[in-house]
Amino acid sequence: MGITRILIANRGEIALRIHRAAHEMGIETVAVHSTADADAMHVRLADHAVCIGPPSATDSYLNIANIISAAEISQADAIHPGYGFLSENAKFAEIVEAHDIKWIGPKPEHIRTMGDKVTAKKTAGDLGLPLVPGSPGAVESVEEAKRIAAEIGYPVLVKAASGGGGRGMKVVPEESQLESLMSQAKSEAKSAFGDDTVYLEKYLGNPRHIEFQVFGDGNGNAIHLGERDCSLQRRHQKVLEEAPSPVLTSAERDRMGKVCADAMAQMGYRGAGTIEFLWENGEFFFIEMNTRLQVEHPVTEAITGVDLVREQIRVAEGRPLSVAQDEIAFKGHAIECRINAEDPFTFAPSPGKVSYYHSAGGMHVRVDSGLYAGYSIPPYYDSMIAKLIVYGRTREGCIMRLKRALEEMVIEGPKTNIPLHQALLKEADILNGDYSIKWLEEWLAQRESES
Ligand code: MV4
Repeated sequence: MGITRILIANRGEIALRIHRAAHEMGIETVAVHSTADADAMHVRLADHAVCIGPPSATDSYLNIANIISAAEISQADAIHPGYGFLSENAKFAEIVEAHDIKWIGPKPEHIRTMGDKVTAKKTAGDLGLPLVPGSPGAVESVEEAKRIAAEIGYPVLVKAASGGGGRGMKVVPEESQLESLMSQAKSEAKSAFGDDTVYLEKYLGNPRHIEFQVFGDGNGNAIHLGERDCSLQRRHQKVLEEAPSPVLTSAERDRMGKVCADAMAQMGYRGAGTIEFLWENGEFFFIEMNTRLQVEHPVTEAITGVDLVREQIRVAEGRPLSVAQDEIAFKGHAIECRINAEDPFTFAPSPGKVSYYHSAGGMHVRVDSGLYAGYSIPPYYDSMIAKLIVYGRTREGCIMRLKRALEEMVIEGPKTNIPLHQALLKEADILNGDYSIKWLEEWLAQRESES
C-alpha cells in the first residue's frame, strides 16, 4: 500500500523536484543516472544511486531493462518517470506494474490511448471535449481527404497520428496542393515514427495554446487545477508559461475546467494529466492530451497551492486526492521562465562548466534547478538547466518581480537565455498578454531583419 522508496527514472531539475516531494512525505529515493550525470545534484541528494549506462539516453534513461534491474537491486517499491524519456511509454508502465512495482503515473491503457492522436481525438470527442473540425479518424485516401477538406474549408492541416512536436504536419492552402502535401506528410511520418497514419484538421491561423491541468484518483473522481497559457514557443519548445491565461475570465475557466474534469472522471483517469487546446476567438479546440507531469506544472502549484508531485504519489498508493474541486481557488498570477544553456538569440546549445552560480531568491521566487558552481552541464541532453517561477498577486506585480529575479540570477560559464527573457519582458505585447503561438517566431524574425 504505502510507498517507501521511489526510483526516479529521470535527471535534472525534475529528478530533484520528485526527490523533494518524496522526502517531504518521508519516502526514500533512488537516483538512476548515466555516467555523464554522476555528479548531478539529484544523485548527491538521493538516498541511493545506481548507474544505468553510458551518456546516450538510449542506453541509460531509455534503457528499460537497466532501470527495472536498478529498481530490483535497490528494492524500490515505486517508479516515478518524470517527463520526457519513458514517461509516456505504455509498455514501460506495464512492465513496471508486472514487476510489482508501483507506477507513479496514469493507467497504461490511458497512456496508450492518448499517445495515438487519432484515438486521443476520438476519445476526447466521446467524452464531450470540443474538437477542431476535421476528419473523424485516420484519412485513408486522397479522395477522402479532398471530400473532408472541401467540407471544412481550406486551409487544412495534415497531421501524423503518431506525431507530436509538430513533426509530420503540413498546412494545405488549397485543393491543388493536397495530394502532394499529404504524401509528404505521410513519408515524413513514416520515417520519423514508423507509422504513416495521418488525419485532417481545419488549420487555425492565429491561436493561443491553452492547457488545462487535470488530476484523477483512478476511481472515477477527478478535478481540474485551471489552465496555463503556453503560447510563447519557438520550434515547439516552450520558452515562458503563465497561469492563469491573460485571456480567460473565471467563468470561462470554471466552465472549461469542469468539462475537462468530467471527462477525466468518466475515463477513470489516474494521476496528473494535461489537456491541450488551441484557443481562438473565445473558442476552445482540443488537440492532444499529455499523460504526464509537465515542465510548467509549478505555475499551477503557485496559484493553487497544490503540490502536484505529492498528489501523484498519493494516488499511486491508492489514496484519494487530498483536495476536492470546491477547495481549489485560483489566486494571483505566476510565470515560469525556462532557463536554457544556449545562445539567447541563435539558440546554439552552450554546455560546459558553470564557473559561478548565484540563484535568484526572495519572496514568491522559486528556482527548480540542480545547478551549482563547478557543475559541468553535459552536452548529451536537453539544454534546460533551471526554471525560474515567480508569483505575484497581480500579473503586473508578477512581471515586476520576475524582472527583479532575472537581474539577480547569475550563471557564468555557459551562455544562457536569460537575456532573451529580459528582452521579452520589455515588449508591450508580452506585458499586455497579447500574443499567440506565432508571436515569438515572428518577433525573432523581425529582430533578425533589423540587425
Ligand atoms: C494545430 C495548429 C493549427 N491548427 N492544429 C503543433 C504541434 C501539435 N502539438 C499541434 N500543433 C498545432 N496544431 C490546427 N488545427 C497549430 C499548431 C502549432 C502550435 C500549437 C501549439 C503551440 C505552438 C504551435 C506552433 C506551431 C503550430
